[in-house]
Amino acid sequence: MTNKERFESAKEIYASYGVDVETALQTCMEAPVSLHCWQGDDVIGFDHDGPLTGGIQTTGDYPGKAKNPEQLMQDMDKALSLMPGKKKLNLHACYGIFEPGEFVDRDKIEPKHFKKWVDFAKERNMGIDFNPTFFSHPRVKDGLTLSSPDEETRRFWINHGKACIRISQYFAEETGVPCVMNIWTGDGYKDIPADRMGPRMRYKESIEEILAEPFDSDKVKPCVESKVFGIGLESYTVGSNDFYTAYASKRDMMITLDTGHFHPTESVADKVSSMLLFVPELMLHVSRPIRWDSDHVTIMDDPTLDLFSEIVRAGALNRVHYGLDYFDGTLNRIGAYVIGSRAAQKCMLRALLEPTDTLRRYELNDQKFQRLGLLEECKNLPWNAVYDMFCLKNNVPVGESYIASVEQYEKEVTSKR
Ligand code: RNT
Ligand code: ZN
Repeated sequence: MTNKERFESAKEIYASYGVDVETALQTCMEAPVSLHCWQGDDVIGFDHDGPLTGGIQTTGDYPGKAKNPEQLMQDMDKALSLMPGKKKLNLHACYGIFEPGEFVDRDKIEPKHFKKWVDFAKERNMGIDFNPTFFSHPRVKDGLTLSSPDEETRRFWINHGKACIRISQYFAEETGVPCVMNIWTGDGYKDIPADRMGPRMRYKESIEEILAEPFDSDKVKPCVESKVFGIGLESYTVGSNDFYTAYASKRDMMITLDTGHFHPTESVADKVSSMLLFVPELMLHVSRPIRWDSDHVTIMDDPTLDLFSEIVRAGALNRVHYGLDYFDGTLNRIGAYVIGSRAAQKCMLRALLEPTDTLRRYELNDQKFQRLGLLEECKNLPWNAVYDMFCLKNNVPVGESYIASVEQYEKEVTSKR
């Protein structure tokens, strides 16, 4: 059977469940996945030589990682060529591009340092999301940035946040697409703090100051990302989930849910409907937690399927942005990009192919057996034939054939670095 025949057959099967495959495909096509530049170089960036800090870690020394802007762009381009659908670029502030010999500290960065990224995005018809970088820097004092008791340290990082708002506005103006600006810091303590309130009070004030920087709220969408704990910061995270949920809800601003940032048995999917009643929009960092690590390559696992199902069921696609957030230095980094983006998209497509109306009818009629039975049967439906068509429509390799393409690129490009 050809892909087309498999697709036509799948279409008929789904129609018998009351699901319109073409609508699902179209919706999937329009939901951009934000591609995180930091998977390409193990979260190092271009403004420092030091290690990755802030409670996150990349392990592995797989050869060929991108060492400069040209290589990173080339690698992202390769990944993009193997990823179907609409994409956005997700940048970190430490990826600014300076003139040779030039160094600009984080509190002083300007839009011009990101011009090459803007050109890159525009040529590929992508919007840009942005992240201030509050880690891997000598001005992180005793593990703290925005919550530091040291006034000068706080000032430096507040100024960094403000600079990032101006750069985010520039991205939105240049690309014509709103820029989601995500604030995450690793601020916290390894061991039991004697004062949990003080750092949080300072943190709140610092974020207020950052957000006081003028910006157009149709163009810049600031959001805040919580975390349960960081590596080496196990006892206390200043920006905890409670802190940020309360903060974002009070300020009526977007919140970021990173799927790796909660207790292992906590369902991130369940948070979607609760939060969307109190905050205007959500940003998702789609990742995969494994024991202490929050950043393994995204796969099509149950939590990710549940998450996308909840977004679709809540009718919230237009209020949810999603990006990838993982970093793994033990395997081909371009391959990791492709695996994660395809996995997230497959979850999205499967959610869109669910016969939700029938499930809801069962639910309202208290037909619990029928609801569970249909949910189980949905797992057998030929969603993969639809995803293959999604790849075909987007002119990217179908199924595992992208593996050979990544291998070829490794042979010709990354292995020679
Ligand atoms: C860390 C957060 C954060 C980072 C990136 C690099 O746990 O998930 O989003 O991964 O900012
Ligand atoms: Zn994240």
